[in-house]
Amino acid sequence: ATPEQWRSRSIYQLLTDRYARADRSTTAACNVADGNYCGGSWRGIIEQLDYIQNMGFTAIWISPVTYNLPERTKFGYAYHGYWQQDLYRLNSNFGTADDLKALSVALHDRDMANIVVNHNGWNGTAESVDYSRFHPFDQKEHFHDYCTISNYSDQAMVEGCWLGDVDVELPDLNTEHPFVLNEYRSWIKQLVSNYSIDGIRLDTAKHVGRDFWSSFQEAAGIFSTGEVLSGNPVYVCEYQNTMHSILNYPLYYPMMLFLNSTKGTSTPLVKAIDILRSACKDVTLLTTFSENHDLPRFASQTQDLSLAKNVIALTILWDGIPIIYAGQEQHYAGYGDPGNREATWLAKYSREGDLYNIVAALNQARNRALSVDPAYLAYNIHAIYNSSEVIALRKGHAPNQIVSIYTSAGMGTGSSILHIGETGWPVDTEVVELITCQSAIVSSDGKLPVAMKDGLPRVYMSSNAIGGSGICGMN
Ligand code: ABC
Ligand code: CA
Repeated sequence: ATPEQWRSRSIYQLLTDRYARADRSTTAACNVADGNYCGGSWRGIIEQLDYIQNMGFTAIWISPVTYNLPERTKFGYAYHGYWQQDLYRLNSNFGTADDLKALSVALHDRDMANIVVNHNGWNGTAESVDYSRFHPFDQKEHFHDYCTISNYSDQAMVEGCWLGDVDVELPDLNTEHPFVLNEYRSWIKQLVSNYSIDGIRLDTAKHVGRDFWSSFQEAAGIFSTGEVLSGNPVYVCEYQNTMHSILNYPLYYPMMLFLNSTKGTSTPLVKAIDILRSACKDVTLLTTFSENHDLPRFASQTQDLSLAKNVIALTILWDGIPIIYAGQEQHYAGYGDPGNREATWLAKYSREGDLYNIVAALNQARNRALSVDPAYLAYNIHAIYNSSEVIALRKGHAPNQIVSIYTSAGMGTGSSILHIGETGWPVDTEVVELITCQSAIVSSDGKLPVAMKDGLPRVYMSSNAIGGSGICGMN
C-alpha cells in the first residue's frame, strides 16, 4: 500500500517465533535466556489473529522471513531472524511458502515485513567467514572490508564497518556494489509480489547509504519505515527524504523521560513536538512506539500501571502510525535483549487485563476519529496545556478532534479537576471521556473540566462524534 493508506493504520509488532504456535499451546516453555526457537510460526499467527484484531489493529509487523545462520551461537539461535544467509530461502522454523502466503491472505494483505539489507550473519570471527555459505552474495567483494564501528558519530564508519562482535559477526554488505544493489532490487520486487507484502520495516537504516535506500524503495514500490536508532531529531528526520517513514526514536526518549517514573516532567516532550515538526518532512507518517524487541520493556522501568496506561495512550494518539509491541498489552516486564522477547502465549491471550482493554479502546477511538474526518490524520498534534507533570494534547479539526491528557503522577494519586482551555469546543459542548465513559460539558468560561484520578490518562471526543459508533454504548 501507499504511504497515504498506511497513515491510517495501527500496527501490532510481533516476533514470529514468540507470538503464537500452530498447535495453539499456551504452556510450551520459552526461556528467553536460552536463545532457542520457541516454536512460534506464521500458521500460529493465523490461529491467533482474533486476539490482535479485537484490539483494533489494522496491520502486523513480523520478523524477517529469510533463511538465517543455522548453528547455535553464543547468543543462541537466530530465532529473531536478523542473521540472514540466503535471500532466496525462507526460515523454515517459521513455516513454508504456502504458510506465509496464507498469512498474507488472512491479513487481507496488511503485513509489514522486516527487511535486513545491511548485513548477513556469521557464527564466528571476521577471519573465519566462509562467503560461499551465503546466497546470492557469495564473494568477499560483495562485502565491505572488516572494521568495527568504534565511533557512532563517524557516518562513514557507521555505514562501512561491521556490526556484531567476535562471537557473531554481521558481515557488512557492500551496498555501493552494482551487483549487490541490483540483486536487492530484484529480490525485494519478488518478495513483495510472491507474498503480497504491503509494507516494510528497514532494519539498520543508518548503516546503509541513502542512495541505496532511494533505489531500493523505488524497487519495492510499497510503504517503508526505517530504523534509524538515534535520539537526534535532525539526524533521524534527514532519512525521511529517502524513505517514507522512520521509527520515531527522537520521540521515544522524551516520552520515557516524562512517563517512566513519577518524577518525570513533560518539558522535553513539549519541546519534541516543535523540533520534530520543523526537522521532519511529515511527522504524520512517522511510526510511534514505546517498546520494541531492542529496548527495555516499559514495565521493567516502572511497575506503575497508571504510567503504563499513559504511555500506551500517548503512543496510539500521537501524530503518526502507532506500533504496540506484543506483550506490552500484558504488562510484560523483560529487561532488554533477550529478556524483552517473552512468548506472548504464556499470557494465554487473555483479553481481561486493563492494558489489553485500553489498547482496544484507544485504537477504536483513533479509528473513529479518522472515519468521521479523514483529515484527522494529517492534523499536527499540539499541546494546549502543560505543567511539569501534565500535558494536554489536541489532534483533529473541530468538532471531531481528540483531546487527551497525560500525567506522570502515578497510581494512588488523589482526585483533582483540571480546567483545560483551547480544546476547540465551544461552551456547552457535551464530550465523553473514552476510558471511563463519563461525560462532561465545556463550561461557560470555555474550559473543559477534566476529572483526574489515580494518575490515569483522559481521552475526550464529542458525544456527536461518537454517536452511533457503539463507543461507550453510544448507539
Ligand atoms: C546479540 C545478542 C545480545 C547481545 C548482542 C551483542 O548480540 O542477542 O544479547 O547483547 C540482532 C538481534 C540481537 C543481536 C544482534 C547482534 O542482532 O536481534 O539479539 O544481539 O547480533 C537492529 C534490530 C536488532 C538487530 C539488529 C542487527 C539491528 O532492531 O534487533 O539485532 O540486525 C544499533 C543499530 C541498530 C540495531 C541495534 C541493536 O544496534 O544501529 O540498527 N537494531 C546507540 C547507537 C545505535 C545502536 C544503539 C544500541 O546504541 O547510536 O546505532 O543501535 O547499541 C540514544 C542515542 C543513540 C544510542 C542510544 C542507546 O541512546 O541517541 O545513538 O544508540 O540516546
Ligand atoms: Ca553497512
